[in-house]
Amino acid sequence: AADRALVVYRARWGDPELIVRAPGRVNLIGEHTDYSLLPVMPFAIDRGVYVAVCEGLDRIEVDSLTHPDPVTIEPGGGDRSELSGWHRYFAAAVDAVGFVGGARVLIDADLPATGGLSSSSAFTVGVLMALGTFTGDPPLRQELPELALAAERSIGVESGAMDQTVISLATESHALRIDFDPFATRHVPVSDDLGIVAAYSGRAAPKGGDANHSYNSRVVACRAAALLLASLEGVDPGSPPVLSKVRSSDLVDSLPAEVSAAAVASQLGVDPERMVKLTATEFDADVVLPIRSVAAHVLSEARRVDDAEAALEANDYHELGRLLDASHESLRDFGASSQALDRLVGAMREAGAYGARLTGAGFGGYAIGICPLDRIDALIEAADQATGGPAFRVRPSAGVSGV
Ligand code: NG1
Repeated sequence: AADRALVVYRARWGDPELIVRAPGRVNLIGEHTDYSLLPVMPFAIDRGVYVAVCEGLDRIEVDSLTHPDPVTIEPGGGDRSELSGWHRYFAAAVDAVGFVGGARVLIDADLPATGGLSSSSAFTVGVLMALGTFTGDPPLRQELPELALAAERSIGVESGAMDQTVISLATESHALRIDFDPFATRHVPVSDDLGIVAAYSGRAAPKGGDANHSYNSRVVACRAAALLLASLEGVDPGSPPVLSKVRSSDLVDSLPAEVSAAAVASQLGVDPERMVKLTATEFDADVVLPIRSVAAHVLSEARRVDDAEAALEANDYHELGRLLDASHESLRDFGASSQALDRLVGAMREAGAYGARLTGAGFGGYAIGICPLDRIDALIEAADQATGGPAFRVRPSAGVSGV
């Protein structure tokens, strides 16, 4: 994809000044935990987004080879409400990095843009790094996750910081365990003898549509559960309230199965805004939320991240596989799976996986299976048959960098 971007760029505009590659990611384990400031363990993959840049006249001309739709963006902020699709992500990154001046930008990718492999965060981090480097004042690698998170939240998904962090900080042949409260990262070696397959469920999980509401409703459900548990445990829930403050609570079973943020607020005498305030979108405080199953998943998943890190360290792939399977079952109760994802996970297990689970936000998108090297082809074939693919091997790769 870098080569293709280069050839097309030269034909249109001459030599680019720089090309940046930002990888996609697979989350090994720790799903729907990051926005509760609980740990995750993803890795960057050997597919990504490429951003080529050279000088232009006081505006930014940009096009994509995978989603051709050229547009001119005025730098310096302003009203972006007319923009849609990848144009919004691009403008959000331009504004987050504070880019002024002109540029010609071409984007290419060998990463499918269907949800689950974090193409939107790869795109955002890639554009931030490319434009920042182009100005001669590149953001520090450690600053990239915050900038990308702010850019993406301005588009309306109240996401956690997993994707932006791993895409910025990953190293080759390692997963990245990330803690958010307090923030810390640890590179965990992934041995070459572990096969990892990513497989598409056949259904995209578009961030702008239904998946956005499904996702944001889990964010609010976690906050409501955190407020109730913190009041039972007599601890400060944080602001916004987060489940990390009650991570060892064993009172989850005493939560109501379903309740609205408005009802929790009136029970505790707090402002419902503490739960429903999102960066760039409204959430209705009267929506009834399944807070008990949501909290049960998130708190148990955080413990599985600790166990999975230990299993990976010990090259204990059977134990790692068992934890992946348990994660998937828990995500089904949480409501993030789909029939196609269940079928995919079942097919990979039958083909000889140590374990398999949906990866990323779910509601469509991708699943992963881990297996011995000699089962990789069998997993790929089984996944292809279950949903029509694509399915492919993924290898833990380096984070964003110049090409
Ligand atoms: P994807 O798979 O990219 O939609 C989303 C969030 C993550 C995390 C996972 C669920 C974005 C950009 N990322 O990932 O922060 O919460 O869901 O674990 O929305």
